[in-house]
Amino acid sequence: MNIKVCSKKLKFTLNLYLSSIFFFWTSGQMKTLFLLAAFTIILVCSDANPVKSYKISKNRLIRGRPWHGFVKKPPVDPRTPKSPTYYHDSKVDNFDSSNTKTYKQRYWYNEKWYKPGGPQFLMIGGEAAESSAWVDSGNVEWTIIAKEVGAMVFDLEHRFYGDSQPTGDLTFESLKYLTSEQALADVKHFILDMNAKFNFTSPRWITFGGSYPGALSAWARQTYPDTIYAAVASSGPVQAVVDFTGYLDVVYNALNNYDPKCSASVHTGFLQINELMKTEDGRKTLSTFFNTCDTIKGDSDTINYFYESIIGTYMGQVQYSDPTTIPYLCQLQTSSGDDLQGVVAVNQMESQGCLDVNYQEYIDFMKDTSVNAEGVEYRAWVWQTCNEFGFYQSTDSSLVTGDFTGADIPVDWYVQQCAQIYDASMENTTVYANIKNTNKHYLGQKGYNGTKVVFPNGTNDPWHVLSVLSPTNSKTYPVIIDGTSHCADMYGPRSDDPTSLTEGRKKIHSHVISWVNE
Ligand SMILES: *[C@@H]1O[C@H](CO)[C@@H](O)[C@H](O)[C@H]1NC(C)=O
Ligand SMILES: *[C@@H]1O[C@H](CO)[C@@H](O)[C@H](O)[C@H]1NC(C)=O
Ligand SMILES: *[C@@H]1O[C@H](CO)[C@@H](O)[C@H](O)[C@H]1NC(C)=O
Ligand SMILES: CC(=O)N[C@H]1CO[C@H](CO)[C@@H](O)[C@@H]1O
Repeated sequence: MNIKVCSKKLKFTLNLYLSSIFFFWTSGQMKTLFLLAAFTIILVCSDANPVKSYKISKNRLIRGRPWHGFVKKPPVDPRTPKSPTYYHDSKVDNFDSSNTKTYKQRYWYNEKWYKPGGPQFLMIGGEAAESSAWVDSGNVEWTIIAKEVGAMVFDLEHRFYGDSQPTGDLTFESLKYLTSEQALADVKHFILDMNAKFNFTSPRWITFGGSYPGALSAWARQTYPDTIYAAVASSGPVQAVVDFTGYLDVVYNALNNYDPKCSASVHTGFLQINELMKTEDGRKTLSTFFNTCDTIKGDSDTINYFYESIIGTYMGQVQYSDPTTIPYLCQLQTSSGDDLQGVVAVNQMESQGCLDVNYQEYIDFMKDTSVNAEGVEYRAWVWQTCNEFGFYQSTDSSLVTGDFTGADIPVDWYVQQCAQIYDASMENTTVYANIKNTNKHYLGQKGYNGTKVVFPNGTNDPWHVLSVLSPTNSKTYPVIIDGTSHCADMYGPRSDDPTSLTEGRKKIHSHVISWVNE
């Protein structure tokens, strides 16, 4: 039983009962009404196709992606009224004119800051359900600018995430419509339709996005320069890569730059884990230390899955670090004086119950093709990694094998999952060819040729390695923000912001303002 689905359906049927309450009341048949209602609850909630529940830890990062997506929704003042939800009729296949099928693509907009003649700002949705939060919050970087220039702000959910489901399932057949190119074409058609809907006579659309949507924002401007006027691409990995060794290098450097004793302790802790992992007794000990749901088995899939999880904790902490995160993590890591217990302590920072170590259960979770499946967003995102981007955060770099975790998770282990989860045809050579095609198509971080694009990146963000870090032409503007993390520039100012972040936001702000005033 899925509470969300069930309550949605119930709301509808119970409304029907409510509207007939008067009839039952006057005819003295209230008992019948209650019986009917109870019967309905049972019927609706004991669905013939119940949503399966899997034992997958909610604090687990899968391919660097946390449970709720790469970019946390900003906080919104509870007194702010929520913008209503709208649906746009988008084409299921933007590149096949003979396919006339459409789907309902969800979006929100807010016109309270709009001044006639002002620009249009679009937050591009990515690998998670969107909400009205970005258009409602008046205190995030893009709405602070929107107020100043009188922009109308929009947020468009990405196909195959949230309520925007082109085919109603995520089978291998359907997933061929889940590509960044389709998503960009959705953006273009959406913009053209909004121009008509709001009668924008000389629109100036500026796209925004963070993480994968950061790359989409940059690519939208590069691909459709006549429709999109300029772009802000926060932490956008515009370079696809299968073996993303640079990711863990940044995690290591972030800890090592803070305190070499901290990274050394992680290293020693992992070496002890690697040693214990070799024997059954050792794995039992590790299972107790890390409070695993089952005893860790000795096969390589289980072992890699376990490592992905505990290394993932360090990844998540660094990827989303604020000025207090790394000091706190390093204190946990080193304070007991026992390096292995340090790794345990760090892993207990945000643990929710036992840690799942059942690889087959994880594969089943990923194979569930229902749009209501618990892992639906992971299934969609990992598909995008197999089909277009790679981004596999292996431990293959010499820095990581030598100084950080020891040799643990080879890239092949990530790649093999593409065939296991989706289809036998998604084998090693297919995945490598897919990633090569992506870079050929979008030209990569060195060949990027869009103009009027700003690329904010935090040096503590492992993803910055794949963004545009030096200008590729006279109108691309990398903004390197020292010591900050993934998409930090997108949020509102905080009192503990480092100067580099405040300065970085100022640069983004002045680029956007100068484009609007051109
Ligand atoms: C659209 O805007 C133009 C220019 O402001 C105006 O002349 C026209 O009447 C508007 N059309 C509609 C349908 O609102
Ligand atoms: C997968 O393909 C890559 C690139 O061609 C190659 O380097 C790697 O060894 C292959 N791995 C497997 C397991 O075949
Ligand atoms: C960018 O490169 C592509 C492929 O080489 C080319 O078709 C396009 O015209 C270029 N755009 C600009 C603005 O130079
Ligand atoms: C990977 C990379 O190029 N990182 C650079 C990011 O920007 C900082 C500051 O300019 C450089 O020191 C890094 O080398």
